[in-house]
Amino acid sequence: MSHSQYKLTYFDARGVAETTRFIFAYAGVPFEDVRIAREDWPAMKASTPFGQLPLLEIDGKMFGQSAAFARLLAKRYGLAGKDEFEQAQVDAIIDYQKDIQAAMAIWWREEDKEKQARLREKFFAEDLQQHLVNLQRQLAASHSEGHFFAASGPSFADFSIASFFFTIQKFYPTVLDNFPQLKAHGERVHNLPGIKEWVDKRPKTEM
Ligand SMILES: N[C@@H](CCC(=O)N[C@@H](CS)C(=O)NCC(=O)O)C(=O)O
Repeated sequence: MSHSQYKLTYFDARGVAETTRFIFAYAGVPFEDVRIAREDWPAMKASTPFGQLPLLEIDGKMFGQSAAFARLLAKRYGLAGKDEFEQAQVDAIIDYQKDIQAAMAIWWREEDKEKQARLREKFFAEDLQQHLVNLQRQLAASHSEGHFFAASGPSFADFSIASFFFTIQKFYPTVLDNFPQLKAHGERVHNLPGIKEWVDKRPKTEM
């Protein structure tokens, strides 16, 4: 099968680009994985649609905003939900993850170290707990026996959540200990065909 030419540009990180890499890996679609050094970024920033990375180029056409182009690819490769109701469920998980990330950014960006430690502790001990309850409930509610967020099977929401908590667990290893279904979900996604091979061979980065 012939595919478009895909070029993904990001920093040397999993971050918000990894969902897209998982889509390519799972769909068995070749792509160019370009990783920009931090010192080369300022010269490039103004030429990007939103002054941010990642970017995806499809046959030379440039797209910004990782969730938007991940959704485009997910639609192309059957990973966006099988009908409009499933698509809304999948998109809801993607949007909910952004809510969680926005809550994290509040302490992440805090410059006062003492205050940051307090906010961080509160986030993990309280706020995130409720988010995890909600996510685990959504997983159970998908009627795919809790396997994936959409009943019909894997979607880019699974890839996004699994990759996000993979990184969170690096910083806070016990975070999913009270949420065994979410923990198992992360492992399930990382062991999917194509994704497992990608995870084994991808560059090892902190984030
Ligand atoms: N909503 C955007 C967020 C992108 C974003 O925050 N990119 C950061 C790196 S993770 C960035 O480009 N930082 C460099 C800068 O803003 O100059 C997306 O998901 O694509």
